[in-house]
Amino acid sequence: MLNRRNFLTAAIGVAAAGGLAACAKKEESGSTSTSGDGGSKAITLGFSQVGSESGWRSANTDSVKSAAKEAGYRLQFSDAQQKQENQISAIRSFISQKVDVIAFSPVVVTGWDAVLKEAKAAKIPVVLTDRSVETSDESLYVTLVGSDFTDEGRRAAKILEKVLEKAGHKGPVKIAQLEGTTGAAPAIERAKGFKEVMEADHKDDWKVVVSQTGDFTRAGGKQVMAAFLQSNPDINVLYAHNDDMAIGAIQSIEAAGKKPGKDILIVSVDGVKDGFVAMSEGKINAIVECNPLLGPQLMEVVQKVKNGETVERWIKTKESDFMQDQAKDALPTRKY
Ligand code: GYE
Repeated sequence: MLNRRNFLTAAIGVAAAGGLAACAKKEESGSTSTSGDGGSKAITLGFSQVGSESGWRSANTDSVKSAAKEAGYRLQFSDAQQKQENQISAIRSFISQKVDVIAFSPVVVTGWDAVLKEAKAAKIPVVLTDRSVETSDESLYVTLVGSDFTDEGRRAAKILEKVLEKAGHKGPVKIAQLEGTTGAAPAIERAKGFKEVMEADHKDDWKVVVSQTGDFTRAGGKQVMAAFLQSNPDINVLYAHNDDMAIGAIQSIEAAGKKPGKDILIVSVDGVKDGFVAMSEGKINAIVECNPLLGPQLMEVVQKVKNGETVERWIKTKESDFMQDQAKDALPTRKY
């Protein structure tokens, strides 16, 4: 929540951190890689990435790396391989290296207070990117640069209405949901937004009959969908929290002798190129876009934070929705 006192606290912390960082000594450690020529005045940014679980994540990593280069920052990049403990140690290492600003995309929402307090005590401002955290002390991070996942869930339900209409679907809608990583903001919120619309407008006709995590990966989507088809062969809709899981699930649907996009209507989130390819082949019916190209915005915010300027508490990403008939035209212009 936006709160004046937090802004002030953040701005003061940032100003102090700026002074401290000017005489900071840089070191390297662990799996962290350093890039950028790092002139003596260049900003050093410690970035802890979730992992490389999906096409979205690869595009996000590329965007962060190229934008940092473009901005002339020294980037300490660390890949946590989807493990919270790796992110916590990367953040601790950034603190001991006295980076100017720490940015990270938290794999799950809870369990960050202790390490964020350490960053605060060291007067290093923290910017969240992509995913949010739940914290008892809002002053522990300055801002979040990322999407509104609850709204993406609502948009997924709204676009499913169109998909069902277009398919001329009659009768009960039996939905299988492939959830993202358990405890991650996009998994929690994409489920929440979808449920909200379902309960308000489709209480009698729609039902989520099975729902399980596929950890945002293709392998996860494939494996969990195969189990869904065994336990609930009458599923007629798949809502996947990302394209990669939908693509994995398509393999299991085909292996079961069914037609993805026809026998089972599919709505997913992200809008990566491979998702658009599957959509142009008629296998995914609609995609809710979630933009991973957050690098340039992040670098701008980092600069402001370093200067002690006040920034918005949540810098939201702009996104669109796509139906299957738009896929072929949109594919050549997709940037990720
Ligand atoms: O949708 C998924 C990725 O946090 C928005 O993480 C991100 C999600 C994205 O693995 O593909």
